[in-house]
Amino acid sequence: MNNFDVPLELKQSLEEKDSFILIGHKNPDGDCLSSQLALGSFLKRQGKNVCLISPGPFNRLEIEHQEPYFLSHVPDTWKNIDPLVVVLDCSTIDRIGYLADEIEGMNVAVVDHHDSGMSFGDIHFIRPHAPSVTFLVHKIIESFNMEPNKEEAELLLFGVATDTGFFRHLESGSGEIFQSVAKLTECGASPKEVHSLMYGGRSLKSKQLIGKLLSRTRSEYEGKLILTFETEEDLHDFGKENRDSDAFYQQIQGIKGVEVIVLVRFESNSEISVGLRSKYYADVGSVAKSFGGGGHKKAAGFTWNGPAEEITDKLIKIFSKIL
Ligand SMILES: [Mn+2]
Repeated sequence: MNNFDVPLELKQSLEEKDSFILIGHKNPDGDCLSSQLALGSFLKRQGKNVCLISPGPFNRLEIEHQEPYFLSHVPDTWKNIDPLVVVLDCSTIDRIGYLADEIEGMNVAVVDHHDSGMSFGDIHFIRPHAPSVTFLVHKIIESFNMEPNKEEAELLLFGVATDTGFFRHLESGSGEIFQSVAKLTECGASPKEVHSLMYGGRSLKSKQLIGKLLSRTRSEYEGKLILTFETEEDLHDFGKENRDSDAFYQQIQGIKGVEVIVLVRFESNSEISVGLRSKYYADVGSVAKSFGGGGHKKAAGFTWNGPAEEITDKLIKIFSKIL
């Protein structure tokens, strides 16, 4: 659905309820946390009580500064006041982990832009064509005939910039998104500051790790598929904090003819993570889904409990049919 109007049922609940629990997904990103923070700030301005909860962990460098604003559990005092739970940036209930049990029996609204085909909760504002959930939160604020304040505008711009790779994943016909962005800059958000929040502050080690990944790349199907891997030794030498997947994918996406990128990583003796990116036509989201993972058509991932070589071989075979 390309209609970004806020459903009446959601608008009414936001107006009528006094208390809101805002929840995002596990391993949160900039869009998830910024949606929660911006919607929370807006609701507080309307005189509402707001509780922000994230299951964490806060692994990504660009969102580290947001961690202090979040609780990890629903406080007992919130369980008997009939709050509306708003779950943001989550396609399936398992993405909120243990919090699913803690909100059982509560009234739940879902605001999301994933296309999982499955929905949970009582009220839905799910738009797979939205570039980010922050874009939908901007629509919610505007449905009250209000505009975001400076802080909210900064958060909303950060979310849409994060999920679009600073707008480079957007295609033609994205006018409404740029109109939203234009308004956010008028409300005080700075693209320059958001860019440096997203891409600045990296370590030399993070670039050296990318060098390792680049040196190991393997090319299949005339360069349409590029694969690489991170070893146990890399994890030991560089740590997760020096991973910078987005910068790595950007490097590979600049290679002529590439369509799909596969990044296989050692996480522990029993777990391998697999990141998938595509450029134009390959649906890596459905490939990830077939292995129990998730994501979008052009960016997805899953975890694998087996040897790295095994999953690499499987993926090469699968992509022979797609590429
Ligand atoms: Mn998102």
